[in-house]
Amino acid sequence: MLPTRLEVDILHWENMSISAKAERVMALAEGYILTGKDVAILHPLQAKQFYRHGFHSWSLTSWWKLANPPVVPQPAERWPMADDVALLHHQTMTQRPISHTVGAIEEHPGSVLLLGALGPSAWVEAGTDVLQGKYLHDSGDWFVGYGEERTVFHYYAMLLSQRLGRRGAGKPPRVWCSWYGLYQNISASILLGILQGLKGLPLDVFQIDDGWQKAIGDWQANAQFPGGMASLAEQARHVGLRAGLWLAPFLVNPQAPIFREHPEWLLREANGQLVSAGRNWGDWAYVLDTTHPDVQDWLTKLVSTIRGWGYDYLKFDFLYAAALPGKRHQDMSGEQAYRQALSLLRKAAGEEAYILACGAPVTASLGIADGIRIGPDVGPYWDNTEVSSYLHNYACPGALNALRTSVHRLWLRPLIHIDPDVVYFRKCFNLLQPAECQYLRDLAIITNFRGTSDLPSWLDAEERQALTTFFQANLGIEQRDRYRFDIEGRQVDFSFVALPFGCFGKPTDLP
Ligand code: 9PG
Repeated sequence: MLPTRLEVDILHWENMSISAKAERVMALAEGYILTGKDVAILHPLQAKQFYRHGFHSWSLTSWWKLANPPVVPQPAERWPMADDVALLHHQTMTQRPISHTVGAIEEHPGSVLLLGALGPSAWVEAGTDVLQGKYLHDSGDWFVGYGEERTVFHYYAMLLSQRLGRRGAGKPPRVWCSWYGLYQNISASILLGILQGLKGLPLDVFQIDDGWQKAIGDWQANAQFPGGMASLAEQARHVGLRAGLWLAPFLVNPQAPIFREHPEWLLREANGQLVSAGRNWGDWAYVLDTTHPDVQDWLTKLVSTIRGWGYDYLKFDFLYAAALPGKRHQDMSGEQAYRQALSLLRKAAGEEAYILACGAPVTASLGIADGIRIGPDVGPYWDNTEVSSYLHNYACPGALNALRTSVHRLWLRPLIHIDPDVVYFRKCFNLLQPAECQYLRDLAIITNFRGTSDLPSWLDAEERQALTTFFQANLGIEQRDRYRFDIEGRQVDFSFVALPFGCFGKPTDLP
């Protein structure tokens, strides 16, 4: 076989030239398209910062000081929940920061050079004078842009939408979600009580989260829901809300009957060992091989059943699991398998259903999901320093981690509804300071994806009024620079999310 011919081309901008190695180079008005499995751009910029994009919803996304060695979350058993496992492994070996899909360097504040894949399964690695792009399996296209940060990212987003499609054209829904109030302690009677309390609030969706199922992989109502799930959906509609349900369709715990009944459905490594999606719910979570035809039938039936119960807002979670490395029934890459599996869920759910992808590979979800979580879980607290800063796991729950990654993904907004997770109005069961709660609300105003888990019975009259105003708000927003916004003339500054200085820090304007 002949080696791939690599061309070295000079890419020109008004005030800068760089050399690019690729199989093909094509000029656009706004930058260049490179083609190649492995591409590189050598630049003369004295860059200090690198934009590092995480693989899935919860993965760290932030500007990173190039002089600092990259960090890898500990322990390794948390890796699947934190990022792309192979990427973290590679980063550990090379000690160079690696970004998923798109990377950029900052020349000076506001001016960047960006290298972004126009499809899934790609990494961008940064050296001092080079950005290297690598498609993991086949060759593909890349965008190279240079100039004003938001313009360059916006143009990249437009190209991505041409390749992968876009959804979420209408207004994002306003959601009440059970997770950040009750966690797994939900029951039909508690939720029915909450539905009564939500009457009159300007919401669109009543979403039941984790806790209704018999087991992970056994998606039937448990004993806390003796009347089944359909009656709750009906009650939600009765008070004028769409019914929403959480599930992790690709995960299986050993307690689920399919774990015992269909060992051949589980994703395995080449040596036959089960692929683990990490540890949660007090156990190891395993993964369905979504390329297996019987698994595909099972997934289709599962989603049809849930749609039949009356749920048309589906929060599909832990979606990264379908993209984990493993030996599949049909040979394809992890992200290809994931995208195919998500399309199958979409087909089973119908075009009219709203799909919120969570814990989801970001690039491979575009064009299929309506909304995507763009950061880790918030929590009613600012930061779990033990985990974030000492174990380097910035994908773990907490308001600061959620704000950081979500703020750095605002450029995705033209492609898909972007969910920064819930906001809080309650003072009870909440360790967040008022100013910290305000940051969460301001970000939700900016993304326009608004949700809460506050129980109506926990809110006093003033808090209920504030929540009502928040969900009704239609405010004028202007972005000034990467971190600063004007919301109806009020300045909001998210620069405290920047790493590494923000990792132990507090917003400077806290009282
Ligand atoms: C339900 C929750 C909520 C939440 C999701 C997801 O172990 N982990 O690393 C881990 C990360 C996120 C997580 C749970 C565990 O939260 O983001 O909104 O639906 O699942 O279990």
